[in-house]
Amino acid sequence: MSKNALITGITGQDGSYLTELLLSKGYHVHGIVRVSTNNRNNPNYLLLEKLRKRGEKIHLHSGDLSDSSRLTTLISAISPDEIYNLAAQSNVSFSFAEPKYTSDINAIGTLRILEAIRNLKFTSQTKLYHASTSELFGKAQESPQTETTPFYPRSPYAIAKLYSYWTVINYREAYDIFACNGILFNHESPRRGETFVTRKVTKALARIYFGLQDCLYLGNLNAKRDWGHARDYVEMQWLMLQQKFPDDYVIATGVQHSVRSFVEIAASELGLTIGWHGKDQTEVGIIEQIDSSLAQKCKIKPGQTIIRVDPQYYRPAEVENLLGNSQKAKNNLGWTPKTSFKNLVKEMIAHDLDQTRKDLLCKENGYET
Ligand code: NAP
Ligand code: F7E
Repeated sequence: MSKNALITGITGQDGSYLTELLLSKGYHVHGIVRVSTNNRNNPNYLLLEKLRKRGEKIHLHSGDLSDSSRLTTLISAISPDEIYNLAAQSNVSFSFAEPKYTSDINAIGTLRILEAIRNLKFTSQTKLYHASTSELFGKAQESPQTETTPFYPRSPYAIAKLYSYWTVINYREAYDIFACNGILFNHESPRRGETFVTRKVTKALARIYFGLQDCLYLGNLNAKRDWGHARDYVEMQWLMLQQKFPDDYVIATGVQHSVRSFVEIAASELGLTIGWHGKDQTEVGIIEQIDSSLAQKCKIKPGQTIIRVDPQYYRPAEVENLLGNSQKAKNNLGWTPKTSFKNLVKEMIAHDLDQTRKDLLCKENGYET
């Protein structure tokens, strides 16, 4: 018989990849969708709708992580074998502006799900995956970070996720719920939200390439992250729930790049070489060279400043340096990331070039995009 999975955050980056993975494994996939969001503009939601209309076993339900009674009703009706709690206010920068809202969703939201499982007496029938994060390490106390590295959260986002991390462990120990934390390092894709730095860069570079924008404004170019591909990381989310015993795992590539280096590599995919001048807030990225074979349609001119720093993107407390070691996941789950950093950037740039080309065509023909 097909298994039932319930995904909170199904309209997000990970939710859409996880849906595809679970469908390919024969699951009935149930997802919680917020009615307050304008999903018509969300490509991940449109993808789910396309799959649903094609007859795939997707069932979308309205709901919100702030609403305990709705969560309990849905979990009771669906009786899921597996719950993937991916929903969150996931933007670290935004969490400084909205700490209380972020805490309600990212901390208490997880508690609401665990309480629903407990109150419904589903403790032995429903497994829970929780989307924890490398942001727990924050001001990292050692490098690389593993499951035993002490936490030092640096934002309301990370503090709320720390609450969830311990709640998952507490409910596992107190009520014997099969509940796991995936301590995931940054993972990206063409489906990544446009406010996160990787997607912000690839989208802007594609627009600059076609002459739709002159310059991209960024914050801390020195921040270093361990960036993987979301498609690889959702596989591990599923694997964690297929084990004999629940546990917590760090998921990372073990390779680190700075934001500046991400920009350079993304630009090189477009045949552009960037030179950096100045320091801190006055640093700029200037086009030094354009590869003529790659840059036929490029509207950029050598000497053009395409990157500037805008302190509005600095954070009140920054996480400067994250690098993960996922040896435990490799040993216990047999998991390894498949996509290299270079291929991740390549895929994102190719997607955004294509998207921008389509937008341009629509604009030229007078259609709205
Ligand atoms: P994402 O693209 O921002 O997706 C977040 C999802 O949560 C969206 O479907 C969003 O719905 C939903 N959501 C937000 N507030 C909600 C609420 N109050 N009630 C119900 N749903 C709500 O995030 P992602 O990159 O896929 O990440 C998935 C999870 O992993 C998140 O919990 C994130 O914090 C965590 N994480 C991500 C990374 C990463 O690098 N991507 C790394 C570590 C951990 P709408 O579409 O309606 O906004
Ligand atoms: O920032 C720096 C910024 O917003 C990465 C979430 O999925 O991963 C994500 O959180 C770095 C930071 O991701 C800009 O200061 C520079 O140091 O892409 P980001 P994040 O904060 O690491 C973790 C693991 C999660 O759990 C979160 O849910 O890039 N940076 N300039 C910038 N960041 C942004 N957004 N915009 C800039 O202009």
